[in-house]
Amino acid sequence: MSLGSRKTLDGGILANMSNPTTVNTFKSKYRLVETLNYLEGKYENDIARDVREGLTASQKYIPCKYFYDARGSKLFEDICRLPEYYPTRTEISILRDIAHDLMETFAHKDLVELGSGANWKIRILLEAAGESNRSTLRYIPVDISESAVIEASQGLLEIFPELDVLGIVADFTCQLEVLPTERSILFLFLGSTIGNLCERESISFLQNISDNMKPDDRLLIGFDMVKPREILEAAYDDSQGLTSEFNKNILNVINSALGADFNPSHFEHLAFFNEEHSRIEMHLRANCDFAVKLESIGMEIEFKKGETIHTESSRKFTRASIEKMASQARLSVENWYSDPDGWFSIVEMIPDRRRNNTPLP
Ligand code: SAH
Ligand code: AVI
Repeated sequence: MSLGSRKTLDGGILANMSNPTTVNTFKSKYRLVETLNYLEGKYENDIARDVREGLTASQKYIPCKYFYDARGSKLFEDICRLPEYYPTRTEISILRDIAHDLMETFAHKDLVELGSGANWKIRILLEAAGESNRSTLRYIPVDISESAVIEASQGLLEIFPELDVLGIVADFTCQLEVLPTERSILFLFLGSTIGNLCERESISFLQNISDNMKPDDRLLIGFDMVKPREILEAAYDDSQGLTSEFNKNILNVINSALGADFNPSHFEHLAFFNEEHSRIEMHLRANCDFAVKLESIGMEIEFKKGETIHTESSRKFTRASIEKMASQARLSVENWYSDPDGWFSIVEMIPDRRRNNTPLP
């Protein structure tokens, strides 16, 4: 944990927070709101390193966190409204059922949403909290996409002007130490974004959260469950072609970050269920032979017709696979909430030490 501390706009101290590279402020109806950006400078280095590594691997790949520039975040929001993309509406239906009970006991807590995206889901919880609880809560959206954090925060403050919001632009896979820790936290990791991490990454990510959870902290995670192949594949290859646009947008992100000259029309969108690994794989498949220059990292990469770039895995879970992952991360399942068809689950996990009554450090 970083031991840095900094002053907030209202003069308070945020303990444990290293210095962000930029602080954006915007004015909501009643006050100024801060968004702390910990990615500037780091993002440029990381994308250069990751793309160099990914495009020189025998199966070319690009990490899916690079989907999310401002356009990628918007496209993802549009995907969430698609009839084929069942995860969002299914998770929302579960959240509506549990929101009241979940928020009943909440006051003086931080709601930390990792990979927060749009504000649709947190709105349900904040609505259920009621105005008096809301005025003691602080919402902390954490996302790699600055536009998503700012727009979601602004939108929320228009609906709930009494809410305290602190936006954080950071990479949740390697910058969790920037989170404020002085108050109890409800961690939210919704949308089955956990499925976009590979098994090893998800275990170390959960372990990191588990090891740093204080006695009153809670952790809620959304999981997309295994279901028939046709339903899964339609969700990632919709008839309007929005998922294809989203997939190809990763090339635009690389073009602008690395001075590359990818032509998205040289690629086809490909999405299929890989049963062995229980995951949807998204790829971009070259439709001809060509070479791409990546000016700022001094590389030229050749593509042969038919070869693919693996752009995303979206793992699909079973109760057994979730319980196994939790136990590998020193967590155990405390509460389990599902829709009637069992298509999606929201799971509350607690550190094993709490269950075993082991004294906390
Ligand atoms: N939680 C929302 C959004 C899911 S989309 C929902 O349930 O609908 C995934 C979100 O995670 C995007 O907003 C994306 O920008 C963010 N994201 C992806 N990888 C990230 C990373 N490594 N660090 C921080 N945010 C990330
Ligand atoms: C953010 N994440 C959980 C989405 C998913 O379903 O894996 C991203 C996505 N990719 C294609 N469609 C949606």
